[in-house]
Amino acid sequence: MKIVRATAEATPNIAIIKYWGKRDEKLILPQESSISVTLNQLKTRTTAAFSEKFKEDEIWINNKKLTTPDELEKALPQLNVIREIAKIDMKAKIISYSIAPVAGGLAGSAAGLCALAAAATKALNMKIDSRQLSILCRRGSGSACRSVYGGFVEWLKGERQDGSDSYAVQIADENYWPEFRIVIGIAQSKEKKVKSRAGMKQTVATSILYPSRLNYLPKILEETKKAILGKNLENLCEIAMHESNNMHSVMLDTWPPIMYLNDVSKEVIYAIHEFNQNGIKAGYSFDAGPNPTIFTTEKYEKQIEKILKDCGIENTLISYVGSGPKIIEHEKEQLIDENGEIKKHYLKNDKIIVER
Ligand code: 2P0
Repeated sequence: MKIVRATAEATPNIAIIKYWGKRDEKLILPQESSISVTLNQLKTRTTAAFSEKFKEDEIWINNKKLTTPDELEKALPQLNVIREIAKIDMKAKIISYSIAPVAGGLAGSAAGLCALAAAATKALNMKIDSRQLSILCRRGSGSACRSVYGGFVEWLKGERQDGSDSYAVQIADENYWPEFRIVIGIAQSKEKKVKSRAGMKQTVATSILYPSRLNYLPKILEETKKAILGKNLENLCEIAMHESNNMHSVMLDTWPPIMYLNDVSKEVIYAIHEFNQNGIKAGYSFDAGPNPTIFTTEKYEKQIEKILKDCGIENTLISYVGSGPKIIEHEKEQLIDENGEIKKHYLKNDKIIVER
């Protein structure tokens, strides 16, 4: 029986202006627009295969089969939407392998759900543009819709109830600001206590400060775009730090409170402010976890790495601004063979090795 399959790679994006709160849980529509930068590191590769011969859906991440509803809550609805649009009911085999630590607040789900949508739509030979792909990514995980483009990206919140105007657009491509760097500190990669999805829902429902956040975001979104287009590091970093602090304030103001920052994160905050004493050269940002991401330029990247090490973070990574998802055509790199069998794959020297 025939098998159709395709492979795609995508990278995470880090939000400068954060997405924290939905107005529609099922369609994954945000309360406000957000802005991110796509990384050139921590990629996820996904092979999607469909066949009449598959008896059930199988989704594997990092050589582990997903089984619980909790594990399947993002990929399966996305897959179902793709099948609905493609008008097929074949079962799927999805094999995903990520260089990023999963669920450590390092935006792994954005890369994963973007790679899945790109691979599955290619396997099914669907004729869709980047906007439609962004919408399909969004149906898996909100932040994934921003990984459809390289460079600096805005996820437009949209106004329509059906979500047809809530997708990502590119502000500037990956070559626009070549000196820009994102220094990532990996302080912790274990599962977080409160998942983003549950946490943001609780914030919308209970935080007293949240309406004031929604009030300040539209103005800051415009200023962020201006800072990116003007390559104004000082303004962009100042906005990013305020914004990260604002989001973590509404998290703390949530009932029961959500706290993702730890003592090391706080030390990083103080250290970056000290580094910026005579002018802003770097800006921290924290997502739903304690790992810092520092926005800066090439000129300061080594100093930032040293600051993170002095704060106790041994594991650091320097990312450039990356590009959007890629289809991987080479047979050798596919994670599923022509008979629908999973090929053995693992990580070696930061590269995905696929065995025949
Ligand atoms: C962001 N985060 O903008 C923000 C900042 C976490 C903090 O997007 O429910 O995994 O799948 O749409 O995309 C994490 O939330 O949530 C996130 P769902 P997602 O990057």
